[in-house]
Amino acid sequence: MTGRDVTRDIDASYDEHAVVTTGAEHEAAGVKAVLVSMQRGLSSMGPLRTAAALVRLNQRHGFDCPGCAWPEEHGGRKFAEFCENGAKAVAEEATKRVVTPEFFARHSISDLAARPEYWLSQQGRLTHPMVLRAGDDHYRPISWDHAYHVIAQHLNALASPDEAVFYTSGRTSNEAAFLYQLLVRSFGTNNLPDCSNMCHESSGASLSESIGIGKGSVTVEDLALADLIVIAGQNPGTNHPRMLSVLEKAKENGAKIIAINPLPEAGLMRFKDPQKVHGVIGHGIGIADEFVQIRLGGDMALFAGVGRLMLEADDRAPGTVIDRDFVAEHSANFEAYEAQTREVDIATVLEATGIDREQLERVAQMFISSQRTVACWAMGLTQHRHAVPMISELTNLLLMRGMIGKPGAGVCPVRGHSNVQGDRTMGIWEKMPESFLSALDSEFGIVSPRKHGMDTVDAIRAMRDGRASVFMGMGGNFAMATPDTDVTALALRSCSLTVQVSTKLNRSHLVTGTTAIILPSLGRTDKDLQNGTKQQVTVEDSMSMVHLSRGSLQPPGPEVRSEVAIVAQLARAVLGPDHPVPWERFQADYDRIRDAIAAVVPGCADYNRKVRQPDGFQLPHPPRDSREFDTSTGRANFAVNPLEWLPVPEGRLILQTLRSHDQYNTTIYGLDDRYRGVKGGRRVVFVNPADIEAFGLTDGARVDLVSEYTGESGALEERRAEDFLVVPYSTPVGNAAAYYPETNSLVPLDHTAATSNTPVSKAIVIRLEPGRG
Ligand SMILES: Nc1nc2c(c(=O)[nH]1)N[C@H]1C(S)=C(S)[C@@H](COP(=O)(O)OP(=O)(O)OC[C@H]3O[C@@H](n4cnc5c(=O)[nH]c(N)nc54)[C@H](O)[C@@H]3O)O[C@H]1N2
Ligand SMILES: Nc1nc2c(c(=O)[nH]1)N[C@H]1C(S)=C(S)[C@@H](COP(=O)(O)OP(=O)(O)OC[C@H]3O[C@@H](n4cnc5c(=O)[nH]c(N)nc54)[C@H](O)[C@@H]3O)O[C@H]1N2
Ligand SMILES: [Mo]
Repeated sequence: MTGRDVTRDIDASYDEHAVVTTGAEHEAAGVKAVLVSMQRGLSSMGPLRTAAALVRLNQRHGFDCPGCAWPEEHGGRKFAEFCENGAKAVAEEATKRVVTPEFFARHSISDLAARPEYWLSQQGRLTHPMVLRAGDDHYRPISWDHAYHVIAQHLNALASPDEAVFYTSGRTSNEAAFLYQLLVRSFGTNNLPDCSNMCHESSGASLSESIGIGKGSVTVEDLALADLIVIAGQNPGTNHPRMLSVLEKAKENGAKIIAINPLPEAGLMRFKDPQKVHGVIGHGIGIADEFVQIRLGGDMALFAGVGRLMLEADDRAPGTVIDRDFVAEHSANFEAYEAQTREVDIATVLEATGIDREQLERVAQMFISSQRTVACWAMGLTQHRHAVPMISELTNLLLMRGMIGKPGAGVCPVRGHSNVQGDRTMGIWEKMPESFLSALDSEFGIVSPRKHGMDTVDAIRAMRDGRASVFMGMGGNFAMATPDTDVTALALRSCSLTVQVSTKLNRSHLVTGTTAIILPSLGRTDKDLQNGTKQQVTVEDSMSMVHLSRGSLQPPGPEVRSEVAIVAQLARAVLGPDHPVPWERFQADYDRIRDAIAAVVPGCADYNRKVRQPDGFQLPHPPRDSREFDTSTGRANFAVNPLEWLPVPEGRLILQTLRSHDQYNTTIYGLDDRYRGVKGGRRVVFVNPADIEAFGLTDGARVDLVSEYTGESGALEERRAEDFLVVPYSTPVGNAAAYYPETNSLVPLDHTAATSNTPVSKAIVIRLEPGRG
C-alpha cells in the first residue's frame, strides 16, 4: 500500500493521550447542556452572532438546524427549539474564524496533514477557491471560472462519464441537490454515492421490501400518542437530543419505553429537559421502562424471539395479539413468517441477545399490551452485516399487530444528517427509479443514463482499481467517513482530480488526487443573496416534513458561493452554453428550481406554495396515509430470513464504532464525552471489566486494536489501530466500543451489509494487543 498512513496522522496530533475518566453523567441535557452550548457559541461566534443565530435556529422564519434530522414540533415552536449539540453544530458553521489564501500560504500540505481532524475544523470557514497542482505542496488561490474550467477539462477528457464519482453529504439543500443530480445525469452518469450509503441505506432497503417505501411512517404527533416506543440502536441523548423532550411528553401521556442497546446511554436512562423548570432543578425523569442490554448484533434474535412469544400468546387467547384483519387485508407472507417464527429456538435467542428469559417475556408482553407502538432505530441496527433482515424482523412485529397506518404507531428510522432524506427525494441516489428519470428527461429534454451508478463502497473500489479518476464531494469528508481509511486514501490518491465543495477544512482536502480543488460554499446559517435578492432553500426532516430554511448571518467572505450557484456555474462549464437546462435562470431565482422540482419529484406538486405554509408540508407516504403498499405483492410483506447473530470468537471482541458527545461525524468539537465520563482524549476502547480481567489487562492499559477479517479469497486480513486506552465500561461481555472515525481503518471495505452494501461499522472482530506506545 502506498501513500501516507492517515491514521498515524491523527495519532500524532492527539498529543493528549492522557484520558481522565470521571464518573459518567447519568442524566442527559439539563442546565449544563445549555451552558455548554452558550459557551461554544460565544467562543467561536462572538455574542452578537451567537444571539442572532440561536434566536433563528429552527424557527419558522429562521434556518433549519444543520445538526440532526429530528423534526421541529408543529404549531407552537418553543422559543429556543435547539439543543446543546445543535448549538455546537451552528457554532461550528457560524464561527468568525476563517481559512484564507494566506492560511494556505503559511501551511503546506505536509504541515496540515500532520494535524488532527480536531485542529483542522477549528481553523474556521473556507473563504476562497483553492487549487493544489500536481507536485505542489501548497494550495494556491484560483479564480472561480478557472476552477470550473479545470474541472470541466478533466471531466470531459474521461473515456466515459462513469469514470467520475459525485458524492453528496446530507447537509445539501433540496434545491442544490436537485440541480446537482441534474448536472450529473446530464453529464451522463448515475454515480451519485452519498453518506446515506453508510447510514440508513439498510433501513431503506428493508422498508422498501416490507412496506414499499424506504421512509419512516410516523410524525412527532404519533410519538406523543404512542403507548409503547421502542428505541433500538440509537443514542438520542447525543445524536438527536430534541427527541428526548418528545419522549418525555409521550411518557407523560402514559407511554412505556423500551431501550435496546449494548450501552446504558445517558439520554436513554435519565433526561432533564433544559427548557423546563425541572431541568433547572431536580433530577429529571427516567426514560427507559425496560433497558435491554443486548449483545451487538443480537437484535434480530430478540425480535424473532418476541415474535414467537407473541404467536404463542395468541394461541392462548386467539385474536387478542395478532391483528387478523390487518394481516388478512393488508399483508402477505404471514403463513411463512408464522411457520418459521414458531420454530425459533429460545435458547439461541437468549444466547444471541445475552438477556434472560424473564426480560424476553416482559418485552413480549409490552408489545402485546400496546395498542399503539412506534419503533425507532438508527445506526445500531443499520450498520451490521445482517442489518436489512434485522430491521425487517422488527417491522414484522409491527405488522403482526397492525401497527402501521394508524395514529400513534409505525416505523421510525431516525435519520442522521439534517437533509439526508431530502437529498434522496431530490434524486441523489445511484439507482433512482425509471419513473423519476423519465420525468427528469421530459422536463428538461435530456437523456438520463439508465445504468445504475456506484454507491460509496463501489466508488472506492473503482477509484482504487483505476476505473474512476475524478472525484467530486458535495460536502462531507469522504476520506474520513468511509471504511478502510488506508484503502480509501489510496483510492483518492489514485484520482487525477479531486474536488471538494466545503464549508470547513477537513482531511479530504489533504488526501487528494494529483490535482485538487476546494470550492468554499455557504452553509445553512449564511445569508444567500443572488443578484441582490435573498434566497431561501428547502429541506426535509426525518418525518418527511418539507419546509423552508433561510440563512441570515453574514457569510465568511465575499468569494464564498452558494451550493446552488456552484452547481449551476459548473454545469455551464461542463455542459456548454447550449445545454437545454436553464442553469443561469435557476441560479438567479430558486423559486424556478422549486417549480422544476414540482414538475419532476413525486409528491411535490405546487411546491413553491406548499413550502411557504407556516410549517411547510408533509410528503405523501402511502402506508401511513392509506395503508397502501407499493411492494412486489401490493401488500405489506412479512419477511422471512434465516436467523443471524454474532457469536464472539474465542479470545476476541466484537467492536462497535460510535459517536462521542462532542463530535458531528468526522468533525470533532472537543475531546470530552461527558455522558460516558471520558475527558481529554478519544483513543479509548470501552471494554467489559470481565474481559479486561480475562485478557490480563488493567484499567488504563494501552492496547492496539487489531481487526481480523476473512475476505472472499479466504485469506485472513489484519488491520491495526494503535494506542488505545482501555476503559472499563458497562457493555456486554465480548462487546467493545470505540469512536469513529479513529477506528475506520479497522473496517474492511468488503465487510458490508447484505443487500444495502452499508459498511459494517458496528461489528468488527478485534483482538487487543499490548500497546507499543
Ligand atoms: N451531535 C451529533 N448528532 C448527530 C451526529 C453526530 O455525529 N453528532 N451524527 C448524525 C448522523 S449522520 C447520524 S446517522 C445519527 C447517528 O445516531 P446514532 O445511531 O445514535 O449514532 P451512533 O453513535 O453510531 O450510535 C449507535 C447507537 O447504537 C448502539 N448500538 C450499536 N450496535 C448495536 C446493536 O447491535 N444493537 C443495538 N440495539 N444497539 C447497538 C450504540 O451503543 C449506540 O448507542 O446522528 C446524527 N446526529
Ligand atoms: N466507522 C464508522 N464510520 C461511519 C459511521 C459510523 O457510525 N462508524 N457513520 C456513517 C454515517 S451514519 C455517515 S452519515 C457518514 C458521514 O459522512 P460525511 O457526511 O461525509 O461526513 P461529515 O463528517 O458529516 O462531513 C463533514 C464536512 O462536511 C462539510 N460541510 C458541512 N456543512 C456543509 C454544507 O452546508 N455544505 C457543504 N458543501 N459542506 C458542508 C464540512 O467541510 C465538514 O468538514 O459517516 C459514516 N461513517
Ligand atoms: Mo448518518
